[in-house]
Amino acid sequence: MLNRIDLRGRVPSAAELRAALPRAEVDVDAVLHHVRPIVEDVRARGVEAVLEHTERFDGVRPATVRVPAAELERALAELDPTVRAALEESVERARRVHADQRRVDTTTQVVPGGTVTERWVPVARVGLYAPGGLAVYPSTVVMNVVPAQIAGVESLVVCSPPQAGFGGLPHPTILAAAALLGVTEVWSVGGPMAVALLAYGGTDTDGSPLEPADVVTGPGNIYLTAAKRLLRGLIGIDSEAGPTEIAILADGTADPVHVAADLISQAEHDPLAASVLVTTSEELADAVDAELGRQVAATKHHERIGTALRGRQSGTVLVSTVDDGLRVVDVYAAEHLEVQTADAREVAARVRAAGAVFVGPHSPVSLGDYCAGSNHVLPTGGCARHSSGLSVQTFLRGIHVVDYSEEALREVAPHVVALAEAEDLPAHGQAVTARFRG
Ligand code: HSO
Ligand code: ZN
Repeated sequence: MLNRIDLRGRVPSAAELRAALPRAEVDVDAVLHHVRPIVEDVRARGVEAVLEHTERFDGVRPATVRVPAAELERALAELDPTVRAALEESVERARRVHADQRRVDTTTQVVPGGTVTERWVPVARVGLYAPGGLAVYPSTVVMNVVPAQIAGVESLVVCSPPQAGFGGLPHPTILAAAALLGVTEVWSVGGPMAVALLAYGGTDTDGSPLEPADVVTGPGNIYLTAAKRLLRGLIGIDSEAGPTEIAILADGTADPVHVAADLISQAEHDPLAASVLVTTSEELADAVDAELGRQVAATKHHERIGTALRGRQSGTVLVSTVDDGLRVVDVYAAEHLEVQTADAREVAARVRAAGAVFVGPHSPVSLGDYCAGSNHVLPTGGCARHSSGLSVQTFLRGIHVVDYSEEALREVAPHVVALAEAEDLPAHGQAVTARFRG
């Protein structure tokens, strides 16, 4: 079922590997010309433009952008108790993990009388996006809100597209998850309109203000991603999320039933999702293919799963050794990487690029999607080579605070002057020496 690439006996360069490895081609630039006019329109005409475009895309026009507080309470009261218990467990575990990520301020005494402090300050206001198209993910509300709250962000708004079937409100499980987390501000807006409204702010239909945010995070479709690309700078963004990816580095010790189930699990998100097996064992590759044949047919969403698995973005890569496999997965830099080899912990410790790593036979990606405590908003499309997933850090800025005494400044003044002269910026030096004249 999976395309097969045989790299055994070959050691390709990183550039060759990048070209050889399967990957979805997502051309965000190609949709910019659709998205730019929408963003411009929201900038010029505010909420009126938001609602017009919303009606066009989502087929519904919410009465107000801001969801009334009573609707949040109602959604929580009506939430299935089993789902509520699961969300509570998810929140509790995520809070424990993210609380440990909170950075502490550091003060370095550079010289007697001269210190530099790095102070971690939360951004003032954030917009957290939970998609609502093909999929409705209350778990994504958890993964966005928890790190923002732990970072100490004082003002946060959750945005999710209005649903025609729910009277123009976001999906009730999204509202319930927000309410469960203590979020009081939810906007019924999706796609590029959401990012533009978060960037520019506006006035709601009832005259109340919709304040702009400093940062927007959370996954969305290609149009939302295009809006992030257009507006970044005015508003901070987490990353440009693409279709989800799972790579599994496995040897002959892995269980093909589990490997197949995990590859399927992420293919369930999207026909463009990528499932990649990197293995030293041709027997395992064959057994996984056979398993996929059996398991896919029995899944609810077998059509999009089959499309994703057969797509050119998915495949099996055969390698000679686990070390070669590590090279491959590092170049691929998957959003999610499972290590299912003998001594998986040791192998996982050598991974250099992945959004998140799942170690051994009992840490499937879907555990991380919901209840591991880790975050599931992760870099896709190879961005794990340079970026991290969503974390408390996403919502903090490090401010350097410089505090020197007269003596400490006097002592270093000649060096400042020398460097200022070397850069032909004498006024820089004079700003220091002016303090010691006369
Ligand atoms: N695997 C997705 C997250 C998700 N899975 C939400 C299920 N619900 C991207 O990490
Ligand atoms: Zn998932």
